[in-house]
Amino acid sequence: MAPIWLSSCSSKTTRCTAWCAAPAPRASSGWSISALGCILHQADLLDQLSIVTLLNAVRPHEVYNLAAQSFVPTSFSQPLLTAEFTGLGVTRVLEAIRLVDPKIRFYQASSSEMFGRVQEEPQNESTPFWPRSPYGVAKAYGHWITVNYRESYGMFTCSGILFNHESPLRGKEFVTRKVSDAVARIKLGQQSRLQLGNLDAQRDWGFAGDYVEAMWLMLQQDAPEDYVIATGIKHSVRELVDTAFRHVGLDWQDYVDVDQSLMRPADVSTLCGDASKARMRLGWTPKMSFAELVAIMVDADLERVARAMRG
Ligand code: G4F
Repeated sequence: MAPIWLSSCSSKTTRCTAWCAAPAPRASSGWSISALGCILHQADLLDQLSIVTLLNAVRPHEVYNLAAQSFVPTSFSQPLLTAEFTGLGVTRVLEAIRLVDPKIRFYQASSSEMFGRVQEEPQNESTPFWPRSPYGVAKAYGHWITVNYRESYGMFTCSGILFNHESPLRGKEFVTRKVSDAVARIKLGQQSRLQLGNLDAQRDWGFAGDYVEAMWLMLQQDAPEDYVIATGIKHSVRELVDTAFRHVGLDWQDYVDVDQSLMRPADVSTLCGDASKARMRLGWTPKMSFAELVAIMVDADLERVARAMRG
């Protein structure tokens, strides 16, 4: 039996793609799920029947729900869609599991955005939530419905409260990739300025590859529980920008403008996680540092932009 990973086709559609590992995964240097030996299926988180049909067809032993409207600013302009997709979508997947095979193990991608106006620092599994966006509110719903199905039906459901996790595959709407892409384009003469919003915001940024390992570990335990996954180190957006420009020998202050239109109606000013529980119970620790993460993202964009310039 294979696990299913549910991810969004894009931040603008409720349709999700399910990836199921094929029996003999092949290595690949490029990024293509099918090239990794996965079979792609599609379902829609707004359509209960499509999820039931998917589970019946694949009969997975694990489901990882990473599908969501996941861009915080969009949740302010489309709060109802975000609630349906990011919040109620979780219940639809849980109901489908309950109907098809309640023994399927379920991972819910919960978010540090649920902590919002933080009540303590660093944040752990017991820190109260105070979400600051419709996205954060929808994720809090998704978290509690995951806990509720565990307590109500004895299902193996885990909520991973993940802090920001990044890689060269990150969408360009998120600040890390927006910065790495702009740094590469500026360095190679394809762009002159970079507009950003809140430079004071602080995030606990880690490498997505490390965090996926934590998701998998959660579903391999004897009992289902919730875990914070974080590095425990925070940096401001200003530090991110400085690190990225420095990596190519440039001074960020020569290129960055603050654009008031990129400020959020309510932002989360600081996030920093305490992953002690994951370290003790799962044996998990993050392996990549912030500086290494920024470097691999900038290098990947330099390579991509240079390739595009060669035509
Ligand atoms: O990169 P961001 O858009 O990520 P955000 O809002 O923290 O959310 C991400 O991480 C969450 C985990 O905690 C996920 F649940 C969520 O789905 C997503 O993956 O923004 C980070 C910070 C914010 O404070 C924002 O105001 O960067 C600040 N920022 C400053 N200028 C900017 C910009 N963010 C974006 N996207 N674009 C800017 O120009």
